[in-house]
Amino acid sequence: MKALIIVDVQNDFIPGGALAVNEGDQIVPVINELQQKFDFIVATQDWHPAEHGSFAANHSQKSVGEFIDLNGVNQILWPVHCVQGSKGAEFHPDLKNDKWKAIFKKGTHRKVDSYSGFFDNNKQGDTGLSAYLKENDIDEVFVCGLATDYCVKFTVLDAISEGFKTTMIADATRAVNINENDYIHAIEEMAQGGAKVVLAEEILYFS
Ligand code: VGL
Ligand code: ZN
Repeated sequence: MKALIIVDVQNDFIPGGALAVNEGDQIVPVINELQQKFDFIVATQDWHPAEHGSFAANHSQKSVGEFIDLNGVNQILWPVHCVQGSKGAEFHPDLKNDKWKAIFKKGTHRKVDSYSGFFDNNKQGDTGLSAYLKENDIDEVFVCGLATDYCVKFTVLDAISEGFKTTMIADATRAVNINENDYIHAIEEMAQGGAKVVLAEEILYFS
């Protein structure tokens, strides 16, 4: 059975938010339409404590975009974003959630970031998403949301390594694009890793 995984469609990743993804709001109506095609939907939510180690503000003399060693993992530093309980951590107000089966929070441990909806970046912490999907007889996942080059990409790659047949819906994602070609490089990496890459219309009108 198939599932839709909606990654991090939260206010802080929308234009006007703390870690705004260009055009991030434009995927919301697309994802709402896609949800009509799925009976099994889960969402992930970036959910950081205020002291999170990925925030530049929590390291003296460090700026957003610089790298640090965070507990042995190379970590790019971000603006403060998706702090637990804040407005910025809430899902976009227009995103439909009436069919969601569960929400998986990630990035809750101060000393490790978690781009993937499945595992922390050091692969130690497990959100429980993989076991949850398998318990519910899901063997195929479709991934959309924010951001293509971070949380979507790592969620897609982990889905593949967890054995799910994995499709990413390219135009139901947008990228942070710290470097100009990050979006296309992320798409290539997911495709080379074994993901099928499609446009939303393929699912909306041809399935
Ligand atoms: C994300 C950077 C930091 C994402 C989350 O959802 O792609 N990116 N935290
Ligand atoms: Zn984050």
